[in-house]
Amino acid sequence: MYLSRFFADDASMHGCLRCRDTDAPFPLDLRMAFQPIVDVARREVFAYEALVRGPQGEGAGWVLGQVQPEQMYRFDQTCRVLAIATAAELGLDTRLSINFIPNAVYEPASCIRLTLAAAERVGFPVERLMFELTESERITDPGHALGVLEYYARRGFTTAIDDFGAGFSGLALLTRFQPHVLKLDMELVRDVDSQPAKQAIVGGVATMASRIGSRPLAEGVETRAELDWLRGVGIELFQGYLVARPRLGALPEPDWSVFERGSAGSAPPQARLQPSA
Ligand SMILES: [Ca+2]
Repeated sequence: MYLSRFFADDASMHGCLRCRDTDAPFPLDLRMAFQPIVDVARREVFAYEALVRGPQGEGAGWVLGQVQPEQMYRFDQTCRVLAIATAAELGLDTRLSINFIPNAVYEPASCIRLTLAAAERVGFPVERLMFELTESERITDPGHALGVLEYYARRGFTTAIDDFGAGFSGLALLTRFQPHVLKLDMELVRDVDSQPAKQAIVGGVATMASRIGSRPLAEGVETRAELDWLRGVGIELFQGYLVARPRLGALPEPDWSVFERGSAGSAPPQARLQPSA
């Protein structure tokens, strides 16, 4: 029982007051959509990312707009539990990737308890959990974010830095922590096949990621030309509308045909509507 090991380790620690205040869920009927991340080298789904949605399927931006700062902890905890419960219900048998906001984690060892309890309750193996540290929000305390990431890595979770290249400078963090996965921000991916400056940056990031032992992941891939260029610099992990759009309460199958060589440019133009997630 892996959970007994987790709880045994935590037994001597004092849970913070906020962590005890978790029985009541976030006061909004949240739902979860899922989008696959594929590993082209292994031709398998690497993970499904859980994306929060509103009661009528409203996007993550709308949902986050409903969250007051004092509700952030409860919101974060509710999203984790809902993601795990929904994933288990859908029979997810690969990694489950959960976004987390470092400011919503007060003390990582105490704050992970509800996540682990939820996984145990629905029989979801905790070693298949992946956590994405979002870069899009300003990280007010990089030392704290680092501490949470290090804790998650020690616990055996897959770690990722999200939206790399946008917002807060991730390079300084990378000198101190090398995640399993580095998710390149979709703004870097957009039209990378035709923009020399982006090519220089993305190519450099892909090389740097490999050298520090992180796997680069291109998110927001929408065209065959982008995909083919990114594969050319050795990127193997992909997520985006070209491969599969997120689906509410379901695990969409990736379109593997886009990875077949020799038909670049034959895919129809994709709608440029992809929201940040
Ligand atoms: Ca994300």
